[in-house]
Amino acid sequence: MTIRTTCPYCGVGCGVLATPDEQGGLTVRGDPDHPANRGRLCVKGAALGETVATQGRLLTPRIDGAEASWDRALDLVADRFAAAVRDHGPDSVAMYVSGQLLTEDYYAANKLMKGFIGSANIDTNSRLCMASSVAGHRRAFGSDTVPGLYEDLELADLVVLTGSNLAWCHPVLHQRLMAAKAARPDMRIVVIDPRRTATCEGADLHLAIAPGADAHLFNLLLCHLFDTGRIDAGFMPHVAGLDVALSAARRADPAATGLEPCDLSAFLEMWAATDRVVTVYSQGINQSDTGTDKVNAILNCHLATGRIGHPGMGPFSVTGQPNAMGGREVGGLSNMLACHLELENPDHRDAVRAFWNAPRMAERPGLKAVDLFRAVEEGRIKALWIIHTNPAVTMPDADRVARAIAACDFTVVSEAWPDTDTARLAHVLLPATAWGEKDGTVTNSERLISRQRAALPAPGQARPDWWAVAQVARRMGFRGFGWTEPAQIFAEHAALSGVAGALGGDFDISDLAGADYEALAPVHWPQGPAQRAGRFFGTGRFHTPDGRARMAPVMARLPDHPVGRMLLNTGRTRDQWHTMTRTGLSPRLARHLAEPYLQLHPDDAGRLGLAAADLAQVDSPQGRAILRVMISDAVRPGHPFAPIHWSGQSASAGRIDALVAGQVDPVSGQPASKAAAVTVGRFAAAWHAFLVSDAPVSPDCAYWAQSRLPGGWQVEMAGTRAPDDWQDWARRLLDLGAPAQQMGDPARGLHRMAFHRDGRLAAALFVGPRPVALSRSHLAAMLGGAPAGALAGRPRSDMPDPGAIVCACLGVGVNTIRQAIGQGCAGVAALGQATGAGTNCGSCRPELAALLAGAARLQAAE
Ligand SMILES: Nc1nc2c(c(=O)[nH]1)N[C@H]1C(S)=C(S)[C@@H](COP(=O)(O)OP(=O)(O)OC[C@H]3O[C@@H](n4cnc5c(=O)[nH]c(N)nc54)[C@H](O)[C@@H]3O)O[C@H]1N2
Ligand SMILES: Nc1nc2c(c(=O)[nH]1)N[C@H]1C(S)=C(S)[C@@H](COP(=O)(O)OP(=O)(O)OC[C@H]3O[C@@H](n4cnc5c(=O)[nH]c(N)nc54)[C@H](O)[C@@H]3O)O[C@H]1N2
Ligand code: SF4
Ligand SMILES: [Mo]
Repeated sequence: MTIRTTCPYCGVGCGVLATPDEQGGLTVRGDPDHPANRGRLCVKGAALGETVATQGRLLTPRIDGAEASWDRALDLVADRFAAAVRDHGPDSVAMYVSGQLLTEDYYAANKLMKGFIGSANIDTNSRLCMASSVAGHRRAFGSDTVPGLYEDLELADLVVLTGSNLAWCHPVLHQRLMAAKAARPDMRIVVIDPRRTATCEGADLHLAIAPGADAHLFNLLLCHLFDTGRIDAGFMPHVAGLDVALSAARRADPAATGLEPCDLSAFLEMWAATDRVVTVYSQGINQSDTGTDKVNAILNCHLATGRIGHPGMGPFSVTGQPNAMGGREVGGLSNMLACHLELENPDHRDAVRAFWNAPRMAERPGLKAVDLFRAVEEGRIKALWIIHTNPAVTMPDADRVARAIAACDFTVVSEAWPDTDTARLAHVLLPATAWGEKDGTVTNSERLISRQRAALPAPGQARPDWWAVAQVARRMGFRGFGWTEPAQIFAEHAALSGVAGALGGDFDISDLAGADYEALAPVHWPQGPAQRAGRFFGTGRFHTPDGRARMAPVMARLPDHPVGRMLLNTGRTRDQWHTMTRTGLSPRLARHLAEPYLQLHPDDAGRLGLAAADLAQVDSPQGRAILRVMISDAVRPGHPFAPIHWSGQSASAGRIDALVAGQVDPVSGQPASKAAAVTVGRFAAAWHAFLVSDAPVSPDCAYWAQSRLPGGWQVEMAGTRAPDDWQDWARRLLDLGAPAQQMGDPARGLHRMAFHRDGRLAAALFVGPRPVALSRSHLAAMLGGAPAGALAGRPRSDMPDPGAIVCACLGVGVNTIRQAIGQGCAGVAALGQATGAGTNCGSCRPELAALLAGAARLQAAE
């Protein structure tokens, strides 16, 4: 039977059709009837079937590492939380949750903390993600409302993407945008990003802005709008603060943007002259210590021109996680209540108190993520419950956060896998059902509520997160947690939104309270005639006391840049999701970029004496990382980039947040994750090694990074001191007998060994004094097969080497693609016909376009 459900990764919120097979697996395809994706899936969604095996899952509760019954574990959690509240007050306990929780899970946790324990010390990883957008929206609109729809990107004449790598991070929305542009070539796309990303491939203009200069740019835009008479006088009665915003904007400095004057003025005039303009923004804006101001600088331009809430126009903050929006709806942030109600507002508190029949309402905002973990560090939090997030990897100053969690009196972690960096620190581990097994709802970036449905049975004793929260609440003696189904929680949440709606709030889905939950089709809020086709603010009514929007005065400020340091930019890669606990299970997804890397400008590399494939040691006052050097003029000098995905599970020193300081935006509390002040040097490796192995290994060396292959693992390694006996070292690492084949030149530090099992290649190790150059895709393909020729490390000369994989679905490598270009393929479609690349999910099409453009540039230069 095929189950209609929703992808658990990004905020696009694609519909998925999942069909269980006989072996406990799932095959997935895009749901042609889902309004977000109409059948499309990106490579991560398409690989979901490779992540549902229950091997390696957390399947029973654990107390101090030992398996325990649910009863014992839940009693212990309830006792410890109750004891802390009794002895030290409600603010001595905390929860840290996630925008990946389903709405029902989120609602339950929020209700327990804010209504029953009586503390708002519940914060979420959305603090690291959407908090600046939320704060900016509230400042401008009086509510955290995203005004537009995905369709607006298709209807616009100009789409500006700032601080968003849409092609990699919201791939299906990007594909919709590309399709709209193909149908309407006059439509223009501008990408604003210090880095040239895959998203730039489909764009008409890339503005490689100076890091952190977006408020300067949008303030300049506001001035330009005013000076050229583009302020919408008809809309101004609905907006307050134009004068103050404008006088602050006058201080903006064109030089600070780092842009060529002609590019700058082209952008300003393009934006000013186009009515139908959508400005999409994401983490390049939000993750800044002036993130809220940057959001408001963008909103100001849309408010000043009345370009909001109409088809094809408006600011658009795309949400990252699948239920980041649902989390905002339930009030998951420590400074919100529920249903967009305000914690500081006594009327709102009273309404929620009455609805919940709450014994002890939180009266004031709780700690925001960075402060919350500081309180943990200082011992002020006696009991901590972390659900569906991995803060030991993803919080800024991650080493310090990990130490704080480890030292906490009592930590509970609800997880699906037992070995995450955070789970390893827990006293109590609670096994959660994962995607494919659980039921609930999520809300995507355009306020579309979709069901996630179970297609597989819950493995072992895994239980839904809401269930664990409700059980603890009941054991603490609280009434109001008697749900037996997520449908009941959703109905309660919808009913509460009716209370909020009656108080004038924007979020009112009370008509869904009685809906058939099982059959619930994707549904937008708002519904109803008052809202124009599901958009907000087109009529000029905002959620402030006087109904007018507020333009905030924004003083643009660049990030601190200590002398002698580089500013490290961090973000995402195409095929991995955050700390890789799920996407890391898929060999297909590991093919794209299998190692933690540092993208470095050639000038910086030259100055530092670093060559491609060297290892760089990156240091900040907070910590250290060791990363593979990737030299590229896609980044600006002094502004390298590193991906966020590697954890202590996948690499020895790839946790990028170990380098990031816990510096936050004063309004939103969101950390500045995009500008870590670091120094870069060479990691002095005495040896380098590459290994393929059919079994996982635990290397004992300064540098290692490991990723999945179809029949095993591939591991990159390096160390500062070579072992005396390499064969002995290899045998201990692999737990195998003597190598069946070996060759090398010990005097030059070269060793190659192949290990067999039942006549097949079980492992192959290549050691050298320099980074090991050989065909990784070839060796990966040899693993588990006939071992002859493994030590050559490359295909025979009569066999082509596909090179690094670009198209993960069909396994097409860069060499194959370059060859096809050389043979005359002139476009992405032709490349697809010749090689298959880009013909399945399409996620690699921007990279194919980049390879084509690179080849064309080379040709022009010749
Ligand atoms: N493949 C994949 N997709 C994902 C995720 C994932 O882990 N993997 N995670 C999801 C989540 S939770 C989120 S929040 C979203 C994030 O989606 P995005 O925000 O699009 O992704 P990031 O790579 O974090 O950052 C976006 C871009 O901001 C740029 N940037 C850095 N500094 C500046 C600046 O000062 N100004 C400007 N204009 N740009 C700057 C970076 O170079 C980067 O290209 O992605 C979601 N989608
Ligand atoms: N430097 C830097 N740092 C960043 C960012 C950045 O751009 N730069 N981005 C930030 C952003 S935007 C985000 S959203 C965060 C993301 O950071 P995290 O949320 O910490 O990362 P994830 O790997 O998604 O963690 C989710 C955890 O939940 C577990 N899990 C999976 N399914 C379930 C389930 O059903 N129930 C439970 N209980 N657990 C489950 C997974 O195994 C995993 O360990 O990182 C932030 N950190
Ligand atoms: S774009 Fe990809 S990751 Fe995002 S929801 Fe769709 S399939 Fe999932
Ligand atoms: Mo995020």
